[in-house]
Amino acid sequence: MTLLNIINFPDLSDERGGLVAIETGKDIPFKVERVYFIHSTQTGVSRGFHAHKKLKQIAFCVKGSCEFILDDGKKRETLALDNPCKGLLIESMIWREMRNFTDDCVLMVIASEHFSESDYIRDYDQFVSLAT
Ligand code: T46
Repeated sequence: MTLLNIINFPDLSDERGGLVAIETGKDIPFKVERVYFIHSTQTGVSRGFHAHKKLKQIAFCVKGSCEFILDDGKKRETLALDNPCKGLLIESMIWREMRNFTDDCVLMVIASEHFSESDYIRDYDQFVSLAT
């Protein structure tokens, strides 16, 4: 089973430009508690390198692109996120790394929980022993 669960959101673009709608209770398989975005990432920077015990998220590149690596402790899969209509669903207990951000990349994330540092697993070996 793939780790790369993509949710396709309606593309309401027309001749004036792009529009993507995201509706809670319809397109999102969890209650949304937080939204954040990552922008102006410096060239060559990689981010992530952690998993979450409970948090579920959907990541969108609303502009530009970046690459996600997802890892369940047994296998790693890579995806270029480069379409604002496509959301990458990241379940709990999945290690993630992000890299190859384009200069214009804006990565928006919809999250199932408020921020909690205690939900993070930042040590890969600890993650593998908990996940497998
Ligand atoms: C994830 C990937 C896709 C907060 O205080 N509130 C927040 O909502 C977030 C997201 C972060 N922070 C603090 C925690 C750290 O001190 O901001 C700092 C940077 O966060 P972090 O190093 O975790 O950022 P990334 O880019 O490595 O990971 C982020 C999310 O944290 C993470 O949940 O899945 O984006």
